[in-house]
Amino acid sequence: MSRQRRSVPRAEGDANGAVLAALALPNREYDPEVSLEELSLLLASLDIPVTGTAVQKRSAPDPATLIGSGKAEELREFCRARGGRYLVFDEQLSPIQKSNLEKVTGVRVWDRPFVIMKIFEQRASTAEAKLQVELALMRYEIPHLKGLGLQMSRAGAGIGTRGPGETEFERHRRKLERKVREISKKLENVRRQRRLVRDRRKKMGVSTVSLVGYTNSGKSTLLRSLSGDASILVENRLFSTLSTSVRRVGLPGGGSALFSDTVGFIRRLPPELVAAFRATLEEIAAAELLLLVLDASADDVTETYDVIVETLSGIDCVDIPRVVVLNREDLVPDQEMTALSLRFRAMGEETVLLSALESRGLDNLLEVVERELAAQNAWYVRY
Ligand SMILES: Nc1nc2c(ncn2[C@@H]2O[C@H](COP(=O)(O)OP(=O)(O)OP(=O)(O)O)[C@@H](O)[C@H]2O)c(=O)[nH]1
Ligand SMILES: [Mg+2]
Repeated sequence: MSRQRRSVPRAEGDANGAVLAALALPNREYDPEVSLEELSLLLASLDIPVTGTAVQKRSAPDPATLIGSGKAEELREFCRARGGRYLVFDEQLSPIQKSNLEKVTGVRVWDRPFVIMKIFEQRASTAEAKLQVELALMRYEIPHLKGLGLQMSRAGAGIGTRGPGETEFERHRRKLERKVREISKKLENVRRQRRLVRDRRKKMGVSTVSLVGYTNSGKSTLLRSLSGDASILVENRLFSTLSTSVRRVGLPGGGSALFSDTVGFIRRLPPELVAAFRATLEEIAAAELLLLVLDASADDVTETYDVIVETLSGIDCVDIPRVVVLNREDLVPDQEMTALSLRFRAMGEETVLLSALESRGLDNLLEVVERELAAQNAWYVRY
């Protein structure tokens, strides 16, 4: 994330707005304030302004309401005072917590994974990305329906509650499960085809270099500058790229490699999305080299690096050789860039400093890529 994060607009009283809520728990490995700022940005990209923010200190989450029933009532008043349609938790809510919170507060309750999935839904433009998002949303929804069904049968099959009875939930759930199976099958075909293409590339001795990194760090800009292809989508918003695009790029020694740009990462990427985007993420796993693109102008650059490495471990890609690319050199004083580079080198990373936007430092990057590929005895095609 860039420093722009600090300038998220607040819109108190907006009827379409959202109140954000988070828990401050002991021993959390992330800063709730930073995470909340990021959630504001995520909502801003859904055109939902934030009308207020509440952070609740607790020693542990409450199983029924996450924040405790007294606090939930306070939140209801807070939502009323600030206005807005949604109460968005920077947490993952269980189905019961979500439904209890909706009952107490009287507004729609979302959680962080749902917000991220909504953005993916809005951005998905290819048939494959659409299927992947649909699958993720259904996988997310099913346990919520199960939770609701269970709760309603306990409450006496819907007595005293609004909405459909258990059987209707059951029917809907079964329909979703059937759809999940259908889409999974289609995506399985996509995976198989991708595998064939990769095998063919391997046989032809073509190396693949995969660009990975936090969303909005400049991956697509880098691929655009490296390949000179202006049709690659670049935008200053989160999750512009949801599908992989591949371009052949010449290397200084006369050879070339395929560079692939793909979906970006974020803190606590919902597991449903990781599972649904398997076909896309497998492209990363097949690469000979990863370029881990970081926004060097962000104030949380080491934290985003940790998020990427953690996500890479989750998809078994942490052992692929990699180069840390410190991007947006144009926005950072030289001394700071050097200090940052030294910090990553001390952690055992190879680093390259560049500006993807201004096409600065690309020759050096390509030299490093060539050296890394040669060091692994990888083949790359000569013209
Ligand atoms: N100043 C500056 N801006 C950059 C640089 N590289 C990228 N940007 C800007 O950063 C924004 C995001 O760039 P993208 O290339 O779309 O980022 P991405 O990593 O592909 O993002 P997602 O596809 O959303 O994951 C755009 O507004 C770019 O113009 C750079 O080197 N310097
Ligand atoms: Mg992109």
